[in-house]
Amino acid sequence: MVYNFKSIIKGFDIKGKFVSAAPYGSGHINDSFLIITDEELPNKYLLQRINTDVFQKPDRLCYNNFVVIREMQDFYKNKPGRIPLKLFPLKRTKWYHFFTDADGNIWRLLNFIENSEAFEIIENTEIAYEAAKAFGEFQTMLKSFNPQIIYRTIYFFHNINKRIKDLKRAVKQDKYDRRKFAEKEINFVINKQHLSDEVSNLMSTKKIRERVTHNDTKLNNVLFDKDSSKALCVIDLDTVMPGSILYDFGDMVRTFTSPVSEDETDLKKVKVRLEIFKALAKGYLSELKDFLTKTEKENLILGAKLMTYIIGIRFLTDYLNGDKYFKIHHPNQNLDRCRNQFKLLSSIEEQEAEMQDILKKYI
Ligand code: ADP
Ligand code: GN1
Ligand code: MG
Repeated sequence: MVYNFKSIIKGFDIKGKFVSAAPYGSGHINDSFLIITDEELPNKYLLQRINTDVFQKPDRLCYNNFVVIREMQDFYKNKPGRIPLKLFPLKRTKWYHFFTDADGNIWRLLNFIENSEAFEIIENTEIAYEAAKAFGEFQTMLKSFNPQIIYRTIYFFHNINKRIKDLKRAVKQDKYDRRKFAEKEINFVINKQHLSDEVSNLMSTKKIRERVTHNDTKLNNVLFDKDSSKALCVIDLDTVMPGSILYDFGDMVRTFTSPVSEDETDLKKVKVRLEIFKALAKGYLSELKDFLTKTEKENLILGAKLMTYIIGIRFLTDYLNGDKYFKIHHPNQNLDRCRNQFKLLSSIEEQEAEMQDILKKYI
């Protein structure tokens, strides 16, 4: 895709003029570009093309981004070492932040957080502790958000029943004739449906409180300082909306504990590392121990199983649907990712007792 970056950048209320653009980062959803302008420092920005297939109501997303980032700017003032995101307004209307180009693409411009990196794999316990603490602290910030004042940017995002229904539809339609390659994985989903009953029971009886949560607490959604390896900022705020602590804790376990990424195809390597889990639990609960309810604390591992199950189902569904949702770089990547996640789910189940024991120390 060729974009007219010069005219896009002109739409935003910044001093500099466009110099260059280069693709940046490895998110699965939006298209991100590092922009350089001719200003005095800082002359870098992160420009993102919003994926409007995923976020179908951009005005609502814009509102959510605005209120969450405004809160973050206040909140990080008292957190030494943290750098908040900044969202630049449009030149034309200073109160709106999403720019629509001539082809109908929707863009936002953020401050580029310098000297930062996002990890795909956790290499040591310090990083696990830091990232989990940053997400825990972010949750503390979200305490003040009433679920009524924030939009649901994606409906039924972590709703397991909806995800299973979507999978069943994809299996039935089998538009790309791929079902025959995924029978084992489809059966795996069916055999684990008890997980969905357990969670649905907790959620529908309101035993687990709905809170505003991040909902995409994957490791590469925290930026780290390249030199000090300290967390700088929680990013990717598009799914901040009503959700559950179980989802956020679960997605951290899913993306922190395996020694290999979700793209690894050598499944022997996929497993939960307990020492990383311990550091994660310590970091997250050092922030939230007194805030979480007893039921939330008792169900954190269920959250880990749920999120790993859900994302495996989502990768499988996308594979059957012809890879329309998640970015892929080679054929079968979504099926490979699904296999990887189901292996991780089995590893969580095998080590559940040890994980529960570790949690007891921190809750
Ligand atoms: P996606 O929804 O596609 O995952 P993200 O907002 O997570 O998009 O951004 C993709 C990647 O871009 C991140 O993983 C990170 O590496 C990088 N990134 C995002 N925001 C910034 C920023 N403000 N400064 C520097 N790097 C960033
Ligand atoms: C997507 O945008 P990114 O890459 O941080 C996805 C998450 C998945 C994740 C799997 C809005 O996250 O839900 O868990 O990929 N985000 C959305 O890697 O669907
Ligand atoms: Mg991301």
